Amino acid sequence: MAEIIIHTVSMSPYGWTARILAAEKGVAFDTVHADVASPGYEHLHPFRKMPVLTHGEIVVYESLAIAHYIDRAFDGPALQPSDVLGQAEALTWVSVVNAYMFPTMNGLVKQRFAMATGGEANEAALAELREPLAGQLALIEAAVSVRPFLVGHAFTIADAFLMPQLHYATFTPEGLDALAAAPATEAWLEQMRARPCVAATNPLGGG
Ligand SMILES: N[C@@H](CCC(=O)N[C@@H](CS)C(=O)NCC(=O)O)C(=O)O
Repeated sequence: MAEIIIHTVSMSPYGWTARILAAEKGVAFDTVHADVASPGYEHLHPFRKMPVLTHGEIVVYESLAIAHYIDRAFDGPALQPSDVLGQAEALTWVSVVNAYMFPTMNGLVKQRFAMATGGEANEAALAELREPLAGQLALIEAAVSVRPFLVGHAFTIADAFLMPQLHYATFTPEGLDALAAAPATEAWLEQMRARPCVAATNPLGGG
């Protein structure tokens, strides 16, 4: 029986992060379709975003809070380093993904999706995203060139926040180009895609 419910839509990168973390922790979960525009949804998330986690009467919104809740409320492998510096590093990555990488990577996906579905090509917007993307990939490359995970020697919330964003960015030519110039990042992404908690929750299959 499911212990928690994750309210999201299948293709949401942040929803995937929450599902990855629940799977890694070994917490049984159900996924319920989030209709952010529906009346009453503001009681789940006051800003009408997804994902939202519910655990009985408990409602947790915002992905970082959800990640922390999954890690601390249940038994299972630790999802954050135990030392203060490691914790700070993991939180830095989460913050970097939220503040900089999500706007860039999701921006690319949105532009390319609009073009693929008959919208106007906004070449200027795409061109503007190339430079920040290259800088972000260089930062990731520097980290995963010297270790198998973003932080320390174990999978953490940092990996779970970045993985879906980068995975979807590689559906765009700009994302593929940037990844081709970052071999350690490419290897990290492949290793993440193969990880059971990721493969089992991949919205496009694999579990
Ligand atoms: N700050 C939020 C961001 C979540 C977010 O941007 N979710 C997107 C889907 S990945 C969303 O809710 N989009 C629907 C909308 O904006 O209407 C978090 O960390 O959970």
